[in-house]
Amino acid sequence: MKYFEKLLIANRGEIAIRVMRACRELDIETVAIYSSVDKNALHVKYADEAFHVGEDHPSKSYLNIERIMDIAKKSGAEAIHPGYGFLAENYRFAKVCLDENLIFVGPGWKTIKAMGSKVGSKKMMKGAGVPVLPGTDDGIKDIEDAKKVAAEIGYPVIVKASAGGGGIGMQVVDDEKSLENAISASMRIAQSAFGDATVFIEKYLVKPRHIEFQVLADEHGNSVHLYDRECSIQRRHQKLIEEAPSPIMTPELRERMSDSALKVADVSGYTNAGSVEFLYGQGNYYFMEMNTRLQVEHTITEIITGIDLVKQQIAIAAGESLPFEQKDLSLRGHAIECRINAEDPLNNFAADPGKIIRYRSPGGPGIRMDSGIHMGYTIPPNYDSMIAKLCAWDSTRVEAIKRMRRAISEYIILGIKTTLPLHYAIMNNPQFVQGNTHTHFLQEEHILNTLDRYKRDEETRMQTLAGSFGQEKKVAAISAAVNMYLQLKKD
Ligand code: MV4
Repeated sequence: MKYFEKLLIANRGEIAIRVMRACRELDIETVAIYSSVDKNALHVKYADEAFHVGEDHPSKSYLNIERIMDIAKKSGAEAIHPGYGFLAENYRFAKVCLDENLIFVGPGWKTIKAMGSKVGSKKMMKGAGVPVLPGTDDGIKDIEDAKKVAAEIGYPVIVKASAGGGGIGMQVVDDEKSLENAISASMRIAQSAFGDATVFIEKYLVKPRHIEFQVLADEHGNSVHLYDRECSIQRRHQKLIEEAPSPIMTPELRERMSDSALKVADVSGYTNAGSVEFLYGQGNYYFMEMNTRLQVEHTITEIITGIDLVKQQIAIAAGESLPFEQKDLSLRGHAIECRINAEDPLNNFAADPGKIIRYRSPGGPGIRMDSGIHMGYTIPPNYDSMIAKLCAWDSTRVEAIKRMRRAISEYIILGIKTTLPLHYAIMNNPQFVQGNTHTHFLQEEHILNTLDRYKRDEETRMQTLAGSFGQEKKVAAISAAVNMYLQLKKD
């Protein structure tokens, strides 16, 4: 069964390759696009055909709708997969595809647009009986009204931009006298970042967990969820580690949350793959937003469910019915993803692009690697710093953590600094091992101080590491530490 003859991937890096891998298995020819600096990138080599899309700046290349449509037509592609980031949640792009008779692999443009409004989607979900945090039902129109709502729900409250995401324009407010300034600051930031000054207020949850559900919906009214992921370990709203399932999930909570997730998909007329984000705190969960794309961390859901989400996306986009029902799905074991970024965790996560002079990727049982890099490759400074996703699976969470430590100890990247040592430290953090994660984990666990100690005093560092393994594993721990030390140094 061939869904399409040819598909264009409007993206770069590991996700472009991920989509092409599905296409190759489905006998679909692939069309890559590339900016000038990406001429020799792996996604270009992997594709059956590749076209220069424009200069390096995203607005000239991976965001250049007009050029991408030209290439799609010239190449004879029937469908476009947007990956994540870039044009993935741009409803105008999805609409242009529809207007030009190209199939956009994702939900309908109206759904993308509706979910782009936090105020609108929250209101829709509240109306459908999905739990949401108490707050203003619409954008704030006058300060007296805002004060009244804030007093009713009680401080602290949080001011958020309706068009926002990634924490932009978000402000926590502890008392009424700070409210007015916070609202005007938030409106200003929202206006300049999104061209939409709409902001709203809701009750602030202290140190919540971030739990999301993967859903798939076809164009014939069938929908399923593919369990949950926890994405609480993040820095400045960039996720660092995700795991599936959430360490705190119980059958009862999963029943309730997945019902809500499917209700979100249902009332929004959702089709294709998406994820429904919730905040969780003190036993309660609240709908936050829906991501209308394939996410970076879709990999760990694939690992625990055995479902290839990209193949399902393509089949759904071709008009197929889902080949399974909820009762056919089950969850097996535990998966963890570490995002490897070309950043220096010991220098405020400054980007560290450049040439990879030594590279050895981990492997063996239960390891999955998705990357767009290789030995000798020069990471350009122009795009996102995520260069690889390292996933470990095992039958229990603790075993998956041990497997991830083992994989990190095998992983050698020289020439650039990466977040690998940070991941190693987190995998050895007792709170993490116990599943005690929340959105303020990095600050609170002083992970970076642990790393700093590694750097300052090699002796102490090795002993710390060896200690966390127990004496008998000392040799392995020291070799892991040496690898980490090398990764922290530029040759
Ligand atoms: C919150 C919150 C606490 N209470 N909303 C951050 C990004 C944006 N999508 C929503 N975010 C938050 N909203 C209420 N009412 C805490 C956060 C938050 C957060 C959420 C998910 C993952 C990481 C986070 C880190 C800091 C704050």
